[in-house]
Amino acid sequence: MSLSRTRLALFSTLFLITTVSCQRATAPGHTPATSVPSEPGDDVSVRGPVFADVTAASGLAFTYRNGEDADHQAILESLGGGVALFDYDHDGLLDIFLPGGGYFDGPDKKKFRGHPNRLFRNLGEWKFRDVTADCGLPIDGPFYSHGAAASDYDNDGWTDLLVTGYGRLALYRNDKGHFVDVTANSGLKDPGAMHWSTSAGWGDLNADGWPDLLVVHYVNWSFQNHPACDGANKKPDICSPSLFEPLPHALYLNQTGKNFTLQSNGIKAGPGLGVLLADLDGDGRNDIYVANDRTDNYLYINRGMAAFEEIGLRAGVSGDEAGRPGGSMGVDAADCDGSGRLSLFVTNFAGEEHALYLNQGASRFTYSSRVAGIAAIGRRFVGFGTGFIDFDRDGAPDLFIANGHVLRRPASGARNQDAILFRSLRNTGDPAGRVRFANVSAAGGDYFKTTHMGRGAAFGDLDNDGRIDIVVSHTNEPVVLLRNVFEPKSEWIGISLIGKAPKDPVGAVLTLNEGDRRQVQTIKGGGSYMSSSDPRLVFALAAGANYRLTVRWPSGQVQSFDDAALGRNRYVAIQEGENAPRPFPTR
Ligand SMILES: [Ca+2]
Ligand SMILES: [Ca+2]
Ligand SMILES: [Ca+2]
Ligand SMILES: [Ca+2]
Repeated sequence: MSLSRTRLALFSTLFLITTVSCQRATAPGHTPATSVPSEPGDDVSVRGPVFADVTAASGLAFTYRNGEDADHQAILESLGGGVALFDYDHDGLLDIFLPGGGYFDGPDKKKFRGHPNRLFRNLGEWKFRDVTADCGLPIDGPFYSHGAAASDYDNDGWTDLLVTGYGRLALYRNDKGHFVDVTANSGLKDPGAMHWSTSAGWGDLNADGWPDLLVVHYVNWSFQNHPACDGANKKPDICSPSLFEPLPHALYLNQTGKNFTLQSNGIKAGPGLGVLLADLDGDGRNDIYVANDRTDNYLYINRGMAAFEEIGLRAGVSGDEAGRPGGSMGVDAADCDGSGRLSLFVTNFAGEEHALYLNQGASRFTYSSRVAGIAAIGRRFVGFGTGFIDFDRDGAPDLFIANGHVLRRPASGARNQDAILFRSLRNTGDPAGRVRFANVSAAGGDYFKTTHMGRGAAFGDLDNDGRIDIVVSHTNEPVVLLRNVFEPKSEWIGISLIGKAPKDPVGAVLTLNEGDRRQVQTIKGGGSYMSSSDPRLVFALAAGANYRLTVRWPSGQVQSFDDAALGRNRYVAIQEGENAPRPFPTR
Protein backbone atom coordinates (compact mmCIF):
# COMPACT_ATOMS: atom_id res chain seq x y z
CA MET A 1 0.00 0.00 0.00
CA SER A 2 1.36 3.37 -0.95
CA LEU A 3 1.82 5.56 2.04
CA SER A 4 2.31 8.70 0.01
CA ARG A 5 -0.33 11.31 0.43
CA THR A 6 -3.37 9.17 0.87
CA ARG A 7 -6.39 11.18 0.02
CA LEU A 8 -9.05 10.40 2.48
CA ALA A 9 -12.58 11.53 2.46
CA LEU A 10 -12.35 11.59 6.18
CA PHE A 11 -15.03 12.73 8.45
CA SER A 12 -17.13 13.94 5.56
CA THR A 13 -20.29 13.67 7.53
CA LEU A 14 -19.41 16.27 10.08
CA PHE A 15 -22.27 18.43 11.06
CA LEU A 16 -21.94 22.14 11.37
CA ILE A 17 -21.17 22.96 14.94
CA THR A 18 -22.79 26.18 15.90
CA THR A 19 -24.64 27.07 19.00
CA VAL A 20 -26.01 24.34 21.18
CA SER A 21 -29.69 24.06 21.65
CA CYS A 22 -32.09 21.38 22.80
CA GLN A 23 -33.38 21.12 19.24
CA ARG A 24 -33.73 17.54 18.15
CA ALA A 25 -32.74 16.29 14.75
CA THR A 26 -33.40 13.04 12.94
CA ALA A 27 -30.53 11.80 10.85
CA PRO A 28 -31.17 10.62 7.28
CA GLY A 29 -32.20 7.00 7.21
CA HIS A 30 -32.87 6.89 10.89
CA THR A 31 -36.19 6.04 12.42
CA PRO A 32 -37.51 8.87 14.54
CA ALA A 33 -37.19 8.34 18.26
CA THR A 34 -40.08 6.58 19.87
CA SER A 35 -40.50 9.04 22.69
CA VAL A 36 -39.92 12.70 23.20
CA PRO A 37 -37.24 14.03 25.47
CA SER A 38 -39.59 15.83 27.75
CA GLU A 39 -43.19 15.44 28.72
CA PRO A 40 -45.68 17.68 30.51
CA GLY A 41 -44.75 17.83 34.15
CA ASP A 42 -41.07 17.24 33.55
CA ASP A 43 -38.94 19.68 35.45
CA VAL A 44 -36.40 20.60 32.79
CA SER A 45 -35.58 23.95 34.29
CA VAL A 46 -32.33 24.36 36.14
CA ARG A 47 -31.41 27.50 37.97
CA GLY A 48 -27.87 28.23 36.96
CA PRO A 49 -25.09 28.73 36.95
CA VAL A 50 -24.44 25.17 38.09
CA PHE A 51 -20.66 25.47 37.85
CA ALA A 52 -18.38 28.44 38.53
CA ASP A 53 -15.02 28.53 36.76
CA VAL A 54 -12.71 29.13 39.74
CA THR A 55 -9.44 28.34 37.93
CA ALA A 56 -8.03 31.87 37.83
CA ALA A 57 -7.62 32.47 41.57
CA SER A 58 -6.91 28.85 42.49
CA GLY A 59 -3.23 28.49 41.65
CA LEU A 60 -4.09 25.58 39.35
CA ALA A 61 -2.24 26.88 36.30
CA PHE A 62 -1.36 24.15 33.85
CA THR A 63 -1.65 23.29 30.18
CA TYR A 64 -1.41 19.94 28.41
CA ARG A 65 0.60 20.45 25.20
CA ASN A 66 0.62 18.09 22.22
CA GLY A 67 3.61 19.29 20.14
CA GLU A 68 1.56 20.23 17.11
CA ASP A 69 3.85 23.20 16.38
CA ALA A 70 6.28 20.71 14.73
CA ASP A 71 3.54 20.41 12.09
CA HIS A 72 3.78 16.65 11.73
CA GLN A 73 -0.02 16.22 11.75
CA ALA A 74 0.82 13.17 13.88
CA ILE A 75 -2.12 11.16 15.16
CA LEU A 76 -0.31 11.20 18.51
CA GLU A 77 -1.25 14.88 18.81
CA SER A 78 -4.96 14.15 18.61
CA LEU A 79 -5.46 12.25 21.88
CA GLY A 80 -4.71 14.85 24.56
CA GLY A 81 -4.53 14.22 28.28
CA GLY A 82 -6.41 13.22 31.39
CA VAL A 83 -6.84 14.27 35.02
CA ALA A 84 -6.43 12.28 38.23
CA LEU A 85 -8.18 13.31 41.44
CA PHE A 86 -6.92 11.53 44.55
CA ASP A 87 -5.89 12.44 48.09
CA TYR A 88 -2.17 11.69 47.97
CA ASP A 89 -1.41 13.06 51.45
CA HIS A 90 -4.47 11.79 53.40
CA ASP A 91 -5.63 15.18 54.58
CA GLY A 92 -9.16 14.57 53.31
CA LEU A 93 -8.85 16.98 50.37
CA LEU A 94 -8.63 15.67 46.81
CA ASP A 95 -5.43 16.66 45.03
CA ILE A 96 -5.00 17.02 41.27
CA PHE A 97 -2.46 15.25 39.03
CA LEU A 98 -2.16 16.42 35.44
CA PRO A 99 -0.18 14.71 32.65
CA GLY A 100 1.63 17.29 30.53
CA GLY A 101 1.81 15.70 27.06
CA GLY A 102 4.89 16.10 24.90
CA TYR A 103 6.59 17.46 21.82
CA PHE A 104 8.98 16.57 19.00
CA ASP A 105 12.65 17.47 19.27
CA GLY A 106 15.89 17.05 17.31
CA PRO A 107 17.05 18.27 13.90
CA ASP A 108 14.13 16.65 12.08
CA LYS A 109 11.80 17.07 15.05
CA LYS A 110 11.17 13.35 15.28
CA LYS A 111 12.54 12.71 18.75
CA PHE A 112 9.80 12.20 21.34
CA ARG A 113 9.99 14.37 24.44
CA GLY A 114 7.69 14.67 27.40
CA HIS A 115 6.31 17.86 28.85
CA PRO A 116 6.35 17.82 32.66
CA ASN A 117 3.46 16.32 34.60
CA ARG A 118 2.29 18.16 37.70
CA LEU A 119 0.75 17.33 41.07
CA PHE A 120 -1.20 20.12 42.73
CA ARG A 121 -1.98 19.83 46.42
CA ASN A 122 -5.41 20.98 47.54
CA LEU A 123 -4.82 23.58 50.26
CA GLY A 124 -8.53 24.09 50.92
CA GLU A 125 -10.66 27.13 50.08
CA TRP A 126 -10.11 26.44 46.37
CA LYS A 127 -6.36 27.07 46.53
CA PHE A 128 -3.82 24.69 45.03
CA ARG A 129 -0.03 24.50 45.12
CA ASP A 130 2.36 22.69 42.78
CA VAL A 131 4.02 20.02 44.96
CA THR A 132 5.50 17.91 42.15
CA ALA A 133 9.09 18.32 43.27
CA ASP A 134 8.32 18.31 47.01
CA CYS A 135 6.78 14.87 46.86
CA GLY A 136 9.35 13.18 44.67
CA LEU A 137 7.63 13.16 41.29
CA PRO A 138 9.86 14.06 38.30
CA ILE A 139 9.81 17.74 37.46
CA ASP A 140 10.87 17.09 33.88
CA GLY A 141 8.74 15.09 31.46
CA PRO A 142 10.02 11.50 31.31
CA PHE A 143 7.93 10.66 28.22
CA TYR A 144 5.04 11.85 26.05
CA SER A 145 2.17 11.39 28.52
CA HIS A 146 -1.59 11.02 28.17
CA GLY A 147 -3.47 9.60 31.12
CA ALA A 148 -3.35 8.88 34.83
CA ALA A 149 -4.94 6.15 36.92
CA ALA A 150 -4.76 6.27 40.72
CA SER A 151 -5.19 3.31 43.07
CA ASP A 152 -3.58 1.84 46.17
CA TYR A 153 -2.01 -1.10 44.33
CA ASP A 154 0.07 -2.31 47.30
CA ASN A 155 -2.71 -2.01 49.91
CA ASP A 156 -0.68 0.16 52.28
CA GLY A 157 -3.42 2.78 52.55
CA TRP A 158 -1.70 5.35 50.32
CA THR A 159 -2.92 5.93 46.77
CA ASP A 160 -0.38 5.21 44.03
CA LEU A 161 -0.29 6.57 40.50
CA LEU A 162 0.07 5.12 37.02
CA VAL A 163 0.84 7.41 34.07
CA THR A 164 0.19 6.32 30.47
CA GLY A 165 1.56 7.65 27.20
CA TYR A 166 3.73 6.99 24.17
CA GLY A 167 6.69 4.63 24.58
CA ARG A 168 6.24 3.56 28.18
CA LEU A 169 4.21 3.59 31.38
CA ALA A 170 5.25 4.98 34.74
CA LEU A 171 4.21 3.65 38.15
CA TYR A 172 4.78 5.88 41.16
CA ARG A 173 4.37 4.23 44.56
CA ASN A 174 3.11 6.56 47.25
CA ASP A 175 5.21 6.09 50.38
CA LYS A 176 3.25 8.19 52.88
CA GLY A 177 3.01 11.21 50.62
CA HIS A 178 6.36 10.78 48.88
CA PHE A 179 6.42 9.11 45.47
CA VAL A 180 8.98 6.56 44.33
CA ASP A 181 9.32 5.56 40.67
CA VAL A 182 8.96 1.78 40.80
CA THR A 183 8.37 1.25 37.08
CA ALA A 184 11.66 -0.51 36.38
CA ASN A 185 10.94 -3.60 38.51
CA SER A 186 7.17 -3.48 38.24
CA GLY A 187 6.72 -5.69 35.18
CA LEU A 188 4.77 -2.82 33.56
CA LYS A 189 7.08 -2.52 30.61
CA ASP A 190 4.56 -1.99 27.83
CA PRO A 191 7.18 -3.23 25.40
CA GLY A 192 7.08 -3.65 21.65
CA ALA A 193 3.58 -3.87 20.29
CA MET A 194 2.13 -2.19 23.36
CA HIS A 195 4.09 1.01 23.09
CA TRP A 196 1.22 3.49 23.08
CA SER A 197 -1.07 3.44 26.14
CA THR A 198 -4.11 5.68 26.61
CA SER A 199 -6.59 4.88 29.41
CA ALA A 200 -6.04 2.49 32.30
CA GLY A 201 -8.23 1.13 35.07
CA TRP A 202 -7.56 -0.62 38.36
CA GLY A 203 -9.60 -3.33 40.06
CA ASP A 204 -9.18 -6.80 41.55
CA LEU A 205 -9.99 -9.21 38.73
CA ASN A 206 -8.94 -12.56 40.21
CA ALA A 207 -10.27 -12.13 43.76
CA ASP A 208 -6.90 -12.34 45.47
CA GLY A 209 -7.28 -8.96 47.20
CA TRP A 210 -4.78 -7.05 45.06
CA PRO A 211 -5.78 -4.46 42.44
CA ASP A 212 -5.05 -5.63 38.90
CA LEU A 213 -4.64 -3.31 35.96
CA LEU A 214 -6.11 -3.07 32.47
CA VAL A 215 -4.17 -0.78 30.15
CA VAL A 216 -5.65 -0.04 26.73
CA HIS A 217 -3.41 0.74 23.79
CA TYR A 218 -4.14 2.63 20.60
CA VAL A 219 -2.56 2.00 17.17
CA ASN A 220 0.86 1.19 15.67
CA TRP A 221 1.67 4.75 14.59
CA SER A 222 5.33 5.84 14.64
CA PHE A 223 7.45 8.06 12.41
CA GLN A 224 8.29 4.86 10.50
CA ASN A 225 4.57 4.44 9.85
CA HIS A 226 3.46 8.01 9.28
CA PRO A 227 1.45 8.39 6.08
CA ALA A 228 0.55 11.84 4.83
CA CYS A 229 -3.17 12.38 5.00
CA ASP A 230 -5.36 15.07 3.58
CA GLY A 231 -8.39 16.40 5.33
CA ALA A 232 -11.61 16.97 3.43
CA ASN A 233 -10.38 20.41 2.32
CA LYS A 234 -7.22 18.79 0.83
CA LYS A 235 -4.94 20.33 3.41
CA PRO A 236 -2.62 18.02 5.40
CA ASP A 237 -4.30 16.78 8.54
CA ILE A 238 -4.39 14.03 11.16
CA CYS A 239 -4.85 10.55 9.65
CA SER A 240 -7.77 8.34 10.54
CA PRO A 241 -6.93 5.62 13.08
CA SER A 242 -8.31 3.11 10.58
CA LEU A 243 -5.06 3.49 8.58
CA PHE A 244 -3.14 1.83 11.39
CA GLU A 245 -3.07 -1.55 13.08
CA PRO A 246 -4.76 -1.65 16.49
CA LEU A 247 -2.54 -2.59 19.41
CA PRO A 248 -3.21 -5.33 21.96
CA HIS A 249 -4.64 -4.26 25.29
CA ALA A 250 -2.81 -5.40 28.39
CA LEU A 251 -4.08 -7.20 31.47
CA TYR A 252 -1.53 -7.01 34.28
CA LEU A 253 -2.21 -9.19 37.31
CA ASN A 254 -0.92 -7.82 40.60
CA GLN A 255 1.46 -10.17 42.41
CA THR A 256 0.87 -9.32 46.09
CA GLY A 257 1.62 -5.63 45.57
CA LYS A 258 5.20 -6.28 44.51
CA ASN A 259 5.00 -6.45 40.73
CA PHE A 260 2.76 -7.37 37.83
CA THR A 261 2.59 -10.16 35.29
CA LEU A 262 1.20 -9.66 31.81
CA GLN A 263 -1.62 -12.13 31.04
CA SER A 264 -3.53 -12.91 27.88
CA ASN A 265 -6.74 -14.34 29.43
CA GLY A 266 -8.90 -13.57 26.40
CA ILE A 267 -7.87 -9.90 26.10
CA LYS A 268 -7.85 -8.67 22.49
CA ALA A 269 -6.37 -5.88 20.38
CA GLY A 270 -8.21 -2.69 19.49
CA PRO A 271 -7.63 1.03 19.02
CA GLY A 272 -8.49 1.58 22.68
CA LEU A 273 -9.25 4.96 24.20
CA GLY A 274 -11.49 4.34 27.21
CA VAL A 275 -11.77 1.63 29.86
CA LEU A 276 -14.06 0.93 32.79
CA LEU A 277 -13.86 -1.78 35.44
CA ALA A 278 -17.01 -2.68 37.39
CA ASP A 279 -19.28 -5.64 38.00
CA LEU A 280 -21.47 -5.13 34.96
CA ASP A 281 -23.42 -8.40 35.16
CA GLY A 282 -23.94 -8.36 38.91
CA ASP A 283 -22.32 -11.70 39.68
CA GLY A 284 -19.84 -10.22 42.16
CA ARG A 285 -16.85 -10.33 39.81
CA ASN A 286 -15.35 -7.24 38.18
CA ASP A 287 -15.84 -7.04 34.41
CA ILE A 288 -14.15 -4.76 31.85
CA TYR A 289 -15.57 -2.48 29.16
CA VAL A 290 -13.22 -1.04 26.52
CA ALA A 291 -14.13 1.85 24.19
CA ASN A 292 -12.31 1.37 20.87
CA ASP A 293 -11.96 4.03 18.18
CA ARG A 294 -13.93 3.19 15.00
CA THR A 295 -14.07 -0.53 15.80
CA ASP A 296 -16.28 -2.62 18.07
CA ASN A 297 -16.18 -1.82 21.77
CA TYR A 298 -15.49 -4.79 24.02
CA LEU A 299 -17.35 -6.15 27.02
CA TYR A 300 -15.23 -8.66 28.87
CA ILE A 301 -17.24 -10.71 31.33
CA ASN A 302 -15.16 -12.17 34.13
CA ARG A 303 -15.85 -15.91 34.26
CA GLY A 304 -13.74 -16.25 37.39
CA MET A 305 -10.06 -15.85 38.23
CA ALA A 306 -9.69 -13.17 35.54
CA ALA A 307 -10.67 -15.51 32.69
CA PHE A 308 -12.55 -13.22 30.33
CA GLU A 309 -15.14 -13.80 27.63
CA GLU A 310 -15.67 -10.88 25.25
CA ILE A 311 -19.39 -10.56 24.48
CA GLY A 312 -19.74 -6.91 23.36
CA LEU A 313 -21.62 -7.62 20.14
CA ARG A 314 -23.89 -10.24 21.69
CA ALA A 315 -24.62 -8.04 24.68
CA GLY A 316 -25.49 -5.08 22.46
CA VAL A 317 -22.71 -2.75 23.61
CA SER A 318 -20.23 -2.95 20.70
CA GLY A 319 -21.70 -0.08 18.65
CA ASP A 320 -25.04 1.45 17.79
CA GLU A 321 -28.33 -0.46 17.53
CA ALA A 322 -27.42 -1.64 14.02
CA GLY A 323 -24.13 -2.96 15.35
CA ARG A 324 -22.12 -0.22 13.61
CA PRO A 325 -19.03 0.67 15.64
CA GLY A 326 -18.47 4.30 16.61
CA GLY A 327 -15.37 6.40 17.14
CA SER A 328 -15.57 5.79 20.87
CA MET A 329 -13.57 7.76 23.41
CA GLY A 330 -14.96 8.16 26.93
CA VAL A 331 -17.05 5.78 29.03
CA ASP A 332 -18.90 5.68 32.33
CA ALA A 333 -21.42 3.45 34.08
CA ALA A 334 -24.21 4.12 36.57
CA ASP A 335 -27.65 3.00 37.60
CA CYS A 336 -29.24 5.81 35.60
CA ASP A 337 -32.63 4.15 35.01
CA GLY A 338 -33.57 2.99 38.50
CA SER A 339 -33.09 -0.67 37.63
CA GLY A 340 -30.35 -1.19 40.19
CA ARG A 341 -28.06 -2.32 37.33
CA LEU A 342 -25.13 -0.47 35.78
CA SER A 343 -25.91 1.07 32.41
CA LEU A 344 -23.09 2.21 30.13
CA PHE A 345 -22.56 5.57 28.43
CA VAL A 346 -19.98 6.04 25.65
CA THR A 347 -18.97 9.28 23.91
CA ASN A 348 -18.51 8.96 20.15
CA PHE A 349 -17.32 10.90 17.11
CA ALA A 350 -19.19 13.69 15.30
CA GLY A 351 -21.84 12.40 12.91
CA GLU A 352 -22.49 9.53 15.32
CA GLU A 353 -24.62 9.30 18.42
CA HIS A 354 -23.27 9.02 21.92
CA ALA A 355 -24.27 5.57 23.10
CA LEU A 356 -26.46 4.93 26.13
CA TYR A 357 -26.79 1.20 26.80
CA LEU A 358 -29.42 0.41 29.42
CA ASN A 359 -28.63 -2.77 31.32
CA GLN A 360 -31.51 -5.28 31.11
CA GLY A 361 -29.74 -7.89 33.22
CA ALA A 362 -28.37 -11.26 32.09
CA SER A 363 -25.60 -9.45 30.14
CA ARG A 364 -28.06 -7.82 27.74
CA PHE A 365 -28.19 -4.12 27.05
CA THR A 366 -30.60 -1.96 25.06
CA TYR A 367 -29.25 0.88 22.91
CA SER A 368 -31.31 3.78 24.23
CA SER A 369 -29.69 7.02 23.04
CA ARG A 370 -32.75 8.22 21.15
CA VAL A 371 -35.42 7.35 23.67
CA ALA A 372 -33.25 9.04 26.28
CA GLY A 373 -33.20 12.25 24.24
CA ILE A 374 -29.42 12.47 23.83
CA ALA A 375 -28.92 11.26 20.24
CA ALA A 376 -29.03 14.50 18.27
CA ILE A 377 -26.51 16.30 20.45
CA GLY A 378 -24.01 13.50 20.01
CA ARG A 379 -23.97 14.02 16.26
CA ARG A 380 -22.66 17.54 16.62
CA PHE A 381 -19.63 16.83 18.75
CA VAL A 382 -16.48 14.80 19.12
CA GLY A 383 -17.00 13.66 22.71
CA PHE A 384 -14.23 12.72 25.14
CA GLY A 385 -14.23 12.83 28.95
CA THR A 386 -17.59 11.98 30.48
CA GLY A 387 -19.22 11.04 33.73
CA PHE A 388 -22.57 10.27 35.27
CA ILE A 389 -22.56 12.90 38.00
CA ASP A 390 -25.62 13.89 39.97
CA PHE A 391 -24.80 17.59 39.73
CA ASP A 392 -28.16 18.71 41.19
CA ARG A 393 -28.10 15.98 43.86
CA ASP A 394 -31.64 14.78 43.31
CA GLY A 395 -30.58 11.13 43.37
CA ALA A 396 -30.71 10.69 39.56
CA PRO A 397 -27.32 10.58 37.80
CA ASP A 398 -26.85 13.35 35.21
CA LEU A 399 -24.19 13.52 32.48
CA PHE A 400 -21.24 15.78 31.68
CA ILE A 401 -19.37 15.55 28.35
CA ALA A 402 -16.16 17.36 27.34
CA ASN A 403 -15.92 17.88 23.58
CA GLY A 404 -13.29 18.92 21.04
CA HIS A 405 -12.31 17.92 17.52
CA VAL A 406 -9.31 15.74 16.64
CA LEU A 407 -8.63 17.30 13.23
CA ARG A 408 -6.48 20.38 12.76
CA ARG A 409 -8.86 21.75 10.17
CA PRO A 410 -12.28 20.10 10.37
CA ALA A 411 -14.17 20.22 7.08
CA SER A 412 -17.11 21.81 8.77
CA GLY A 413 -17.64 23.07 12.22
CA ALA A 414 -15.04 24.06 14.73
CA ARG A 415 -11.98 22.51 16.24
CA ASN A 416 -12.94 23.90 19.64
CA GLN A 417 -16.30 22.79 20.97
CA ASP A 418 -18.47 23.48 24.01
CA ALA A 419 -19.05 21.02 26.83
CA ILE A 420 -22.47 19.52 27.45
CA LEU A 421 -24.46 19.11 30.64
CA PHE A 422 -27.46 16.78 30.56
CA ARG A 423 -29.89 16.60 33.47
CA SER A 424 -31.68 13.35 34.20
CA LEU A 425 -35.45 13.83 34.22
CA ARG A 426 -36.07 10.80 36.43
CA ASN A 427 -38.16 11.46 39.51
CA THR A 428 -38.65 9.31 42.58
CA GLY A 429 -41.38 6.82 41.78
CA ASP A 430 -40.74 6.71 38.02
CA PRO A 431 -40.85 3.14 36.67
CA ALA A 432 -37.50 1.39 36.53
CA GLY A 433 -35.80 0.88 33.19
CA ARG A 434 -36.53 4.30 31.70
CA VAL A 435 -34.58 7.51 31.64
CA ARG A 436 -34.63 10.73 29.65
CA PHE A 437 -32.18 13.58 29.76
CA ALA A 438 -32.54 17.29 28.99
CA ASN A 439 -29.70 19.46 27.72
CA VAL A 440 -29.24 22.06 30.45
CA SER A 441 -25.86 23.34 29.25
CA ALA A 442 -27.28 26.86 29.03
CA ALA A 443 -27.54 26.85 32.82
CA GLY A 444 -24.17 25.18 33.28
CA GLY A 445 -22.25 28.41 33.79
CA ASP A 446 -19.87 30.54 31.75
CA TYR A 447 -17.59 27.60 30.93
CA PHE A 448 -20.40 26.00 28.92
CA LYS A 449 -20.70 29.15 26.80
CA THR A 450 -17.09 28.88 25.61
CA THR A 451 -15.41 26.41 23.26
CA HIS A 452 -12.37 24.24 23.92
CA MET A 453 -10.40 21.27 22.70
CA GLY A 454 -11.75 19.21 25.61
CA ARG A 455 -10.26 15.82 26.43
CA GLY A 456 -9.98 14.19 29.88
CA ALA A 457 -12.36 15.10 32.69
CA ALA A 458 -12.40 13.96 36.30
CA PHE A 459 -15.17 14.31 38.84
CA GLY A 460 -14.89 14.79 42.57
CA ASP A 461 -15.89 16.87 45.56
CA LEU A 462 -12.89 19.17 45.88
CA ASP A 463 -14.29 21.17 48.82
CA ASN A 464 -16.15 18.36 50.62
CA ASP A 465 -19.49 20.16 50.50
CA GLY A 466 -21.37 17.20 49.01
CA ARG A 467 -21.53 18.73 45.53
CA ILE A 468 -19.48 17.13 42.75
CA ASP A 469 -16.96 19.43 41.06
CA ILE A 470 -15.16 18.88 37.73
CA VAL A 471 -11.61 19.29 36.39
CA VAL A 472 -11.26 19.31 32.58
CA SER A 473 -8.06 18.96 30.55
CA HIS A 474 -7.85 20.81 27.24
CA THR A 475 -5.21 20.42 24.57
CA ASN A 476 -2.88 23.44 24.29
CA GLU A 477 -5.13 25.46 26.57
CA PRO A 478 -5.21 25.64 30.38
CA VAL A 479 -6.97 23.07 32.52
CA VAL A 480 -10.18 24.36 34.07
CA LEU A 481 -11.53 23.92 37.59
CA LEU A 482 -15.32 23.94 37.81
CA ARG A 483 -16.82 24.42 41.27
CA ASN A 484 -20.34 23.10 41.69
CA VAL A 485 -22.36 26.01 43.10
CA PHE A 486 -25.83 24.57 42.45
CA GLU A 487 -28.12 24.84 45.49
CA PRO A 488 -29.72 21.41 45.83
CA LYS A 489 -32.90 20.88 47.78
CA SER A 490 -31.53 17.66 49.22
CA GLU A 491 -29.27 16.79 52.12
CA TRP A 492 -26.52 14.23 51.58
CA ILE A 493 -24.19 11.59 52.95
CA GLY A 494 -20.71 10.98 51.55
CA ILE A 495 -19.07 7.58 51.87
CA SER A 496 -15.39 6.66 51.75
CA LEU A 497 -15.02 2.87 51.58
CA ILE A 498 -11.93 1.11 52.88
CA GLY A 499 -11.81 -2.58 52.06
CA LYS A 500 -9.78 -5.26 53.82
CA ALA A 501 -8.19 -6.31 50.52
CA PRO A 502 -8.10 -4.55 48.25
CA LYS A 503 -8.29 -1.32 50.23
CA ASP A 504 -9.77 0.39 47.16
CA PRO A 505 -12.83 -1.84 46.78
CA VAL A 506 -13.58 -1.53 43.05
CA GLY A 507 -16.79 -3.47 42.46
CA ALA A 508 -18.36 -2.66 45.83
CA VAL A 509 -22.08 -1.92 45.47
CA LEU A 510 -23.79 0.57 47.79
CA THR A 511 -27.56 0.66 48.05
CA LEU A 512 -29.26 3.48 49.93
CA ASN A 513 -32.94 2.96 50.77
CA GLU A 514 -35.00 5.89 51.95
CA GLY A 515 -38.80 5.54 51.87
CA ASP A 516 -39.78 4.59 48.32
CA ARG A 517 -36.47 5.70 46.87
CA ARG A 518 -33.53 3.42 46.22
CA GLN A 519 -30.15 4.71 45.05
CA VAL A 520 -27.51 2.24 43.87
CA GLN A 521 -23.91 3.33 43.31
CA THR A 522 -20.72 1.38 42.78
CA ILE A 523 -17.00 1.86 43.09
CA LYS A 524 -15.51 1.82 39.59
CA GLY A 525 -12.04 1.50 38.09
CA GLY A 526 -11.07 3.68 35.13
CA GLY A 527 -13.91 5.64 33.53
CA SER A 528 -14.19 8.93 31.65
CA TYR A 529 -11.18 9.39 29.37
CA MET A 530 -7.59 8.83 30.53
CA SER A 531 -8.70 9.99 33.98
CA SER A 532 -9.31 9.01 37.61
CA SER A 533 -12.17 10.41 39.66
CA ASP A 534 -13.02 10.75 43.36
CA PRO A 535 -13.28 7.25 44.87
CA ARG A 536 -15.89 8.48 47.36
CA LEU A 537 -19.63 8.39 46.68
CA VAL A 538 -22.28 10.99 47.54
CA PHE A 539 -25.94 10.05 48.02
CA ALA A 540 -28.85 12.48 48.03
CA LEU A 541 -31.01 12.44 51.17
CA ALA A 542 -34.47 13.85 51.72
CA ALA A 543 -34.51 16.23 54.66
CA GLY A 544 -35.54 14.48 57.85
CA ALA A 545 -36.22 11.06 56.30
CA ASN A 546 -34.67 7.88 57.67
CA TYR A 547 -32.37 5.91 55.45
CA ARG A 548 -30.42 2.69 55.44
CA LEU A 549 -27.19 2.03 53.52
CA THR A 550 -26.14 -1.48 52.53
CA VAL A 551 -22.63 -2.18 51.29
CA ARG A 552 -21.80 -5.31 49.31
CA TRP A 553 -18.02 -5.59 49.40
CA PRO A 554 -16.05 -7.32 46.60
CA SER A 555 -15.27 -10.05 49.16
CA GLY A 556 -18.99 -10.86 49.29
CA GLN A 557 -19.43 -9.49 52.80
CA VAL A 558 -22.59 -7.40 53.24
CA GLN A 559 -22.96 -4.71 55.89
CA SER A 560 -25.80 -2.32 56.66
CA PHE A 561 -25.82 1.03 58.43
CA ASP A 562 -28.67 3.30 59.46
CA ASP A 563 -28.75 7.07 59.52
CA ALA A 564 -28.17 7.19 63.27
CA ALA A 565 -24.76 5.63 62.66
CA LEU A 566 -23.77 7.52 59.54
CA GLY A 567 -25.39 10.91 60.08
CA ARG A 568 -25.89 13.36 57.23
CA ASN A 569 -24.27 16.26 55.40
CA ARG A 570 -20.79 14.91 55.98
CA TYR A 571 -18.33 12.30 54.80
CA VAL A 572 -17.76 9.16 56.82
CA ALA A 573 -15.33 6.30 56.28
CA ILE A 574 -16.63 2.75 56.37
CA GLN A 575 -14.03 0.07 56.97
CA GLU A 576 -14.91 -3.44 55.83
CA GLY A 577 -16.00 -5.57 58.76
CA GLU A 578 -16.30 -2.70 61.26
CA ASN A 579 -19.76 -1.99 62.64
CA ALA A 580 -19.23 1.71 63.33
CA PRO A 581 -18.13 4.21 60.69
CA ARG A 582 -14.99 6.23 61.25
CA PRO A 583 -14.69 9.98 60.97
CA PHE A 584 -13.42 11.16 57.61
CA PRO A 585 -10.58 11.54 56.86
CA THR A 586 -8.98 8.57 58.56
CA ARG A 587 -5.26 8.54 59.08
CA1 LIG B 1 -4.86 15.95 49.88
CA1 LIG C 1 -19.12 -9.69 36.80
CA1 LIG D 1 -29.54 14.59 39.01
CA1 LIG E 1 -17.90 20.38 45.93
